[in-house]
Amino acid sequence: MAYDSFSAFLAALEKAGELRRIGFPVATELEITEFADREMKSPGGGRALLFEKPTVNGTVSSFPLAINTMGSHRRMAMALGLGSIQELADQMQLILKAKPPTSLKHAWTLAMQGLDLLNAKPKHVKSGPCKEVVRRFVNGDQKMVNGPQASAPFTDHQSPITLPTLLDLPIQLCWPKDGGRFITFPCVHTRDPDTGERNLGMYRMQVYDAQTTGMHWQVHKVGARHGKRYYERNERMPVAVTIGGDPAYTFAATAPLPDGLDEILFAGFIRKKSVELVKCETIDLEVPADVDFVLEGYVQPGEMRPEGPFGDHTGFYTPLDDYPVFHLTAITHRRDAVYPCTIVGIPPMEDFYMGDASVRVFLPIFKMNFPEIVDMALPAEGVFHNLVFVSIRKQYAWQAYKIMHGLWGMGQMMFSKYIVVVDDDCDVHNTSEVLFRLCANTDPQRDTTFIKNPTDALDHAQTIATMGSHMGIDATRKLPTEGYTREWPELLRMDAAVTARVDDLFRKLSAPAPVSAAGS
Ligand SMILES: Cc1cc2nc3c(=O)[nH]c(=O)nc-3n(C[C@H](O)[C@H](O)[C@H](O)COP(=O)(O)O)c2cc1C
Ligand SMILES: [Mn+2]
Repeated sequence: MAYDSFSAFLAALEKAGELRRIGFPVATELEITEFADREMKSPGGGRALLFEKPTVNGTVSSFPLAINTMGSHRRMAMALGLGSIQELADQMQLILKAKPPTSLKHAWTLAMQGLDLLNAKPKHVKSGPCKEVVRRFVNGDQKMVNGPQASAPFTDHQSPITLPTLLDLPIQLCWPKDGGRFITFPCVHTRDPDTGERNLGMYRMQVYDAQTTGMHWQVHKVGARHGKRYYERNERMPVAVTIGGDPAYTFAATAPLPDGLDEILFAGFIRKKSVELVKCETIDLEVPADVDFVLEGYVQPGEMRPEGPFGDHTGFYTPLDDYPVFHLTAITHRRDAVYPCTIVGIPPMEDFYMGDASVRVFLPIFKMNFPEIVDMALPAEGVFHNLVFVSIRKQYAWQAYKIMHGLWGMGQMMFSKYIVVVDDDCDVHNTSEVLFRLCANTDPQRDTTFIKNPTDALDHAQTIATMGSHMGIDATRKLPTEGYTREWPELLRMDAAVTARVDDLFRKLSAPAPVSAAGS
């Protein structure tokens, strides 16, 4: 089911008892973080929060702010119009099963064709709600590299209401030592200047002034690759940033799709309705017509500016680093726009549920390539890239190593710092169970491997940023063919009949039975 606006999603959350409205003024400077952090760390991810009167420097903003809207398994599924994320994974599986792929590339090609079949192709429309209020900045075209960024008066508009600059949006100052305010849910639309291929990625944006922000696409990301081509051609790069609209866009922007797979198509597939695209006012790009805000602008080749510090999803402040600069040429928005955002920090946070959904949706694709994979989890403590648990149906010697190397070669899985492989009877979503297997089943020297690979740009542990070692741990039971000639011991399990009988007896006590460990 598609939402025709972000507000429609909020209404669905409210109806489901998943939204809490906060009617009094709360500061976008730190206070919203403190509210949201408590909510995100409460059992199951708490509720979504709608701040009706967020304040910016003491003044109530014209726009309400929503946070933690995807911060639980249930809300993440609701964001994609689903009862559970598994429904989407099953659809992926169906597409792939129709014609089993022979390679990873083939799998994605088939998935793409499947998406096409499901009418996921975008439509082009003349206008839409995101154009209800339009503000162009006259000096947008004159502003070149490193120029002063004075806010210019508006040239035209379609509405009598006050026309905003970035300073009017309720953009948060997230953590005490952040370098400024950051847009935390920006969907960044770019195009490959050579092929015309679209990309949608989420890269945070630090607000420098009313018309200028940072553009934090890390070196491994598709936005950065597009940028590099514009720099090489010495052409100004058009960039459109959307905020809000159907939450499927926000999810698609974060999903680790392979380079070349169109996130707009993917969003259309998720919402089972074509995305309606509308042309921007000041740049040659298209954006979904139903979003809440569109920030139109450009990145100038070669222009870099220190970005950060930022309280990051690693749980640490990312220090200052040079990143490209985004210059605003127009803001358009819905009249009733809501500003969606998140915070990142010490896990668990909202982004854990987004990452978890990605893993579930793409698991069928991993399995197509590695049929022995049973399940996979990225526990919250590993903040996506630091820790991967994968269970396999092991058939032959050193199969665990094949899986590790396979994953290290797949897209953003290349960042995985530790990969732990366990047998198929271990629940990878139960960290305690995985640690038990890891401790019990490994000989540290025999069962580990170290490799060199690119690392996440945010990882502060490496001596040199963006490259480092990665460790694989084989916590599966060892085979005679792997040199383990003693008999591997048997795991304790209760008889199923006894478990059932004790369940019955508990019912007689009319007390809830503690869950049995047997037969998991
Ligand atoms: C809340 C949130 C914030 C993110 N911020 C950034 C960021 O600032 N820079 C970045 O490169 N990736 C960031 N990411 C991760 C990217 O969105 C993710 O890697 C995405 O798949 C990139 O898309 P791409 O492959 O099309 O470049 C963020 C993810 C989330 C969930
Ligand atoms: Mn992409």
